Amino acid sequence: MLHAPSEKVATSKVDEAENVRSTSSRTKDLTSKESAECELKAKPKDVESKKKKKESDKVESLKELKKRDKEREALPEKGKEESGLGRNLRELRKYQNIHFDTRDRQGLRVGEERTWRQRRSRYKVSKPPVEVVRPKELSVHIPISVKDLAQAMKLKASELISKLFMQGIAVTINDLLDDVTTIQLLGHEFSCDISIDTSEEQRLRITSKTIQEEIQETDASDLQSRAPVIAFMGHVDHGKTSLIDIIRKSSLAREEAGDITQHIGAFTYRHEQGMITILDTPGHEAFKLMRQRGAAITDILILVIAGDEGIMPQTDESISLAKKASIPLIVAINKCDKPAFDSDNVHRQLADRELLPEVWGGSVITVNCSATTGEGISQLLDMIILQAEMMELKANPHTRARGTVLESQLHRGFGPVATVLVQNGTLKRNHALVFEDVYARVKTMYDEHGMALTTVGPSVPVKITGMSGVPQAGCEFIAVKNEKIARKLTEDRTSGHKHTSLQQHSRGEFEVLLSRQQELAEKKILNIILRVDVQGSIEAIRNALLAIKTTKIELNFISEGVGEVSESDVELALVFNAIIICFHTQVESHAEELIKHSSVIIRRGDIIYQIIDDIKELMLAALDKVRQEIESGTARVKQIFKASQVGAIAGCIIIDGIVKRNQLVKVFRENNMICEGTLTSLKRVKEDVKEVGKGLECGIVLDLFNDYQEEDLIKTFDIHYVQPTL
Ligand SMILES: Nc1nc2c(ncn2[C@@H]2O[C@H](COP(=O)(O)OP(=O)(O)OP(=O)(O)O)[C@@H](O)[C@H]2O)c(=O)[nH]1
Ligand SMILES: [Mg+2]
Repeated sequence: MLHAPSEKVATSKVDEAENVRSTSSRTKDLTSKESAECELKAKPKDVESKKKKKESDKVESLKELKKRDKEREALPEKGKEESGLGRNLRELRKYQNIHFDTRDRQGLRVGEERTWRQRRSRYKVSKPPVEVVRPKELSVHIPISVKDLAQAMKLKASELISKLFMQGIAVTINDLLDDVTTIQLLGHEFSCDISIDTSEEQRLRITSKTIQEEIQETDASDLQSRAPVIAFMGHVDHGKTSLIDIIRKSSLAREEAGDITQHIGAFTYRHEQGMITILDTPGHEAFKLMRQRGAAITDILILVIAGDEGIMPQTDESISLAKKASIPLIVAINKCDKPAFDSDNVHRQLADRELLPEVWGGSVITVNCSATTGEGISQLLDMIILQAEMMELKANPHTRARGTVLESQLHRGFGPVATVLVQNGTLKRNHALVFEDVYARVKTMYDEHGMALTTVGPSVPVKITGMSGVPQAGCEFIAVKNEKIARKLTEDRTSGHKHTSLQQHSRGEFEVLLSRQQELAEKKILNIILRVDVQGSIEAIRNALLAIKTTKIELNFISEGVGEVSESDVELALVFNAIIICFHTQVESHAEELIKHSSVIIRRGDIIYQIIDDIKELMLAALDKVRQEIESGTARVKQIFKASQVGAIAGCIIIDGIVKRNQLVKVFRENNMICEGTLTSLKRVKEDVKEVGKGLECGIVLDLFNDYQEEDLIKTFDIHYVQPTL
């Protein structure tokens, strides 16, 4: 048995011995090489002796341990624990303040390095229960995730999830909740009054007031008269652009591709009695949204009706737009120079639509005019000025600028360019603007003639550059303090959109998606990549193409945007086997190269109806041709001959048309078809022939049929593949 003081020495010896054992080879080297080296060096005698003693102690302890190991191995398993050796080791460990455990008991610890883990305490310290105080009132931003709401309500997310599940709403912890009623009901379940914090929403919206409300609330002393914004609307080819041309002495109509207007145009006209802002809108049915955008910002609507044609579908559309937005109308009955001009007919048609003309005692102003001869134009302008004066149009030029994007595009040199109409305030160069999801620091401003401007007041259309992206046509803009604020607001707005779209996506009904996938798998799909010159053309072309009526093939727009056709567009087209539509824009030179060396189909065009026709053709080409069987001849079986090699030969007479070898054949017995196959052999007397005409006899052998009977009819068919219609 080892006693405490001597144990201490033994312990250090054991430790050192363990180290020696773990690096046994090194130790051996040390004892031999290093000691030899040491001997060579001249050292004091006592140091040397001490060192030798240390070495010998090490070797001794090593020997002792080895001996103990052997003794332990010799012991029977059970006896190990009880042996005096085990007890000694236990005490040794206790002394070292190390737990004596199973590994020591089984002798596994001796040769190991001392890196065992500490045993965990058997007795856990119980914490005093914390009392959770749940809030009785809460104010939250929406959308809010289930996790965040639970955190705010001091609840477990699972509690909210199960409550929602009971209400029939299946959500996960990260799902966003945006329905005020659902959130408040949830709060009610846990006795918490939840209110919605809209401060963030208001910050992002900048103002909750419309431009009109803002103007109405402005002090009368700050308001100044502004030019009226008039929009020319009506059916295609009724003379809108021609009338603008004769007013402005321009030649817009002559420069238009395909002689139709496809963009919204904005111009200023200096009349002797004041400025007028003129908007030209397209009349083609595809540009409905452009017309709607025009109507949304207009003060007076000039309804152009060709006197020789009268009211047409897009005239009706314009009337309903004016009625919906309560915009005053002035009717320009155009083409009065034409012999077929009939203003009375137009008056009648207007009266039918509850627009009683002034000449018939009503309130709707009508002017007979001609864009070709100029007749009635000054009268039309006078009416416009009169109407504008009656409306007392005003704005505050001393406030921050607000307005609407009329059109936007991606210019090769300037980048994003937008034509905007300032509706209130004054816009200056370097002003920071916030659009829906893009921001700007106005770099340059140009008028319709390309003249640089530095200051733009209310009712003036202007082209601006310096935007972070292409803004949506029709979206509003508002000036803010500086670019930093503008960028921050835009970023916050877009991140909000992302949240919402993510949520919508997660909520997307799986079944609906699945059925859509199946539907698409069954249908023929024509993938399309659309590149256009201006933002507004995107929806016009998309809607026009989607309006092509067919159930056989579906159009799938995989990418659409403004700007030139790029290399990545061509690569995308290759991946999705898509067709590129290049409307009124160019193809980048690299992309052009790629198109030349690939199988990508590209359709270029400047006129909307040409593009529609092109796509119709491609849709047709993508459809599988339909198989048609056209009857060519009929033979009646008169006699059956048996032949050892072919089985049976039908001796026939041709009663109609011509029967040819290798044709599709159907055998009829008493008007019932009994077999379908191919005519493999056709003989006249003993000669093989290609065809036999009406009235002649022949021998017929079919590939899959032998069981002929007299009076059977053998009908032959030619197969044609025909192009289906849409
Ligand atoms: N005889 C005659 N022809 C006219 C008159 N006004 C326009 N036109 C002709 O009508 C055609 C269509 O004129 P536009 O001015 O392009 O018609 P629009 O309404 O602008 O057409 P979209 O913008 O495509 O809807 C042109 O060929 C004009 O020359 C007119 O007063 N008299
Ligand atoms: Mg036009």
